[in-house]
Amino acid sequence: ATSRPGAQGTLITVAPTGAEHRKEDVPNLPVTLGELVKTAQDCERVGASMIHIHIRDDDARPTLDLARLRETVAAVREHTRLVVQLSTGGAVTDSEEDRLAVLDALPDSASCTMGTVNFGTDVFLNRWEFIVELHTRMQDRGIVPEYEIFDLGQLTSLHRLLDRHGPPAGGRVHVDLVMGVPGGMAGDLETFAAALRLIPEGATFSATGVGRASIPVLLASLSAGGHVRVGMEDTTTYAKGERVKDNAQLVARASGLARIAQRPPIGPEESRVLLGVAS
Ligand code: KMH
Ligand code: ZN
Repeated sequence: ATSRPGAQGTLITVAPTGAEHRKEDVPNLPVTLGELVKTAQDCERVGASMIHIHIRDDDARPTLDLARLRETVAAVREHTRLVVQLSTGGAVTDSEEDRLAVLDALPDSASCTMGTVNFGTDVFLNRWEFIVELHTRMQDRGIVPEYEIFDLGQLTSLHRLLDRHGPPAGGRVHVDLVMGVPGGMAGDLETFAAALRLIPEGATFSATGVGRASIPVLLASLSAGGHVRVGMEDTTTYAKGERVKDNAQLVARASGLARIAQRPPIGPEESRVLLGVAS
């Protein structure tokens, strides 16, 4: 797996907010545009090169408001060089129509989840026709997808998608394994190894472990030549009994581990080349 393209350095993605945590429960979660931009700058400084964005409304609730998304893309571009990735996953309650409209904000990259999965007590619905629509709209608009994989069968679906509907915009295939979601694949080494075997030939991949799977998955991905995603979307606990201070703390730790693994963080320009995002 270390011979995969881009395996020399590590692309660190930060997912700072997500749609699940409530501001009341996690007061240091970045939810305003100002907080998000500051987070993006802090995380870029310590080694992140891509940001996976979910936004919130004035009451800190998840929203897919298009004007706000456009404003967010512009602000993060103005203040950082990070690759800007918008979530089309949104919250489990978002409509397909609103999730597709996210692409109208024209980010560099957008997530594309490869199947339906139980999500705690909710269902994260991703019908086949919806996935195809996301993929083809991204092809048309030159937006580079990151294929989000919550369970092993979703990798089989990715092969099917690429066979039937052709390569993504940019010509590179980049996958993110999201491991340890209650209802999805486990965040352990056996499952990680099984996922590795199913990733399309020549694709790059990152991985993120949710909650307590965070560190094992991070180390596994660094060892396997993969990239990593960290952030408060996926974990709000830094260590047993210790809350995350801020997203930069998680990125800094990932950078340190990447250096120890002799795979230091790569910058945004190198990440653009790796992902096939236009400069
Ligand atoms: N919030 C989850 C339901 C994505 O960003 O594309 C879905 C999610 C995946 O976070
Ligand atoms: Zn997300």
